[in-house]
Amino acid sequence: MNRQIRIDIVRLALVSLLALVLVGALTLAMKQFALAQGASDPTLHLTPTTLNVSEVGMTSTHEVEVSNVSDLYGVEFSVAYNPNVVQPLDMEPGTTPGVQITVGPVFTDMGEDYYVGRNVAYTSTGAIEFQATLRSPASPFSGTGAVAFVTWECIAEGESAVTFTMSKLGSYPDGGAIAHVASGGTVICSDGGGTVDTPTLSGRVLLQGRNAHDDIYIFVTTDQSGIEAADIALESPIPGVPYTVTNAAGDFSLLLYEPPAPYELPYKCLQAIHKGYLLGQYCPSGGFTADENLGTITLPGGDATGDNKINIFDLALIAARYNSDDETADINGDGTVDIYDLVITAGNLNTSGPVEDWQ
Ligand SMILES: [Ca+2]
Ligand SMILES: [Ca+2]
Repeated sequence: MNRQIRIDIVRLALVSLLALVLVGALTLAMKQFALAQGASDPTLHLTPTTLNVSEVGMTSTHEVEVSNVSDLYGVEFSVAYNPNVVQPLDMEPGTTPGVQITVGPVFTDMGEDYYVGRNVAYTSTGAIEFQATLRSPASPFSGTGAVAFVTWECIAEGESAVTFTMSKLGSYPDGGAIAHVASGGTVICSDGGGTVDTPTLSGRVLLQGRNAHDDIYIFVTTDQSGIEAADIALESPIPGVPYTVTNAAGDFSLLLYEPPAPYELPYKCLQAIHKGYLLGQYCPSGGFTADENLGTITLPGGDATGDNKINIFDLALIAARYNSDDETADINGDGTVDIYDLVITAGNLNTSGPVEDWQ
């Protein structure tokens, strides 16, 4: 190696070292500045702090946000609210028992790599309990983001404080607790002054071949074509759009409050859906303008494949699972796939939904 090259290498090494020292000093100074400013204190809070809802029956959403966290992996919290004024909307109807809030992007942005240990609202006492953690191979979360969303429906005029009664933020890989300040918020439900027309629809939906008619999912659509049965069976409802479920007698009552943007009134159709049955529907030509009792409709059974048609494919599916306890083929829900399921399906062969014969 000649002398000139050797000198260049030494010079380059010195310059690099100097740069490293400068960057290190700058980083340290920035950290100390941030600490002095209190900018890095982690919080768990509701955004916006105060929700103003203009009318009973309408909804609005609180974001449950963490801010300034480092290496966050799991979150647990409980909140208390006034159950006489507000209730959280169930964001997983039909798929999970009870009332669930929405899991936030801190977790869902990781695809499948998270685990929800607890997500339930106690609607009589006014409490929500939530636990979720990322899971390997997901990287820890640092910064600010939403861990959950709560969509509140105002059920009476008044005010509800929403307070954190417990909260824990867990970090990974050190496995420790992230010290933080938790601060709640408020939902204010106003009297709308009767400016928006919100009729109530009621009626009864029965499931052919069953004695219990509960958990039939009732909702309204703003689209005349409605929603395909297969779509609904797989998806959560549109957040904020009115829906309910029937009781054991098949009875329902649905308040048509105004949906959030971008859904535009008027609602065009009411639909009733249950796995294994054809879709029931009611689409009045003049729309929904006043309280109305729709009467009774019986949903025909036998759509095991969920395509809103009862045909040879449904018979084949039931035959293939004969004598099993397969839920998809157990049309009448008695726990066994047998001749009764086959009979209902065969009797309804070559029919399709939606059915609209309200009596
Ligand atoms: Ca079918
Ligand atoms: Ca059965």
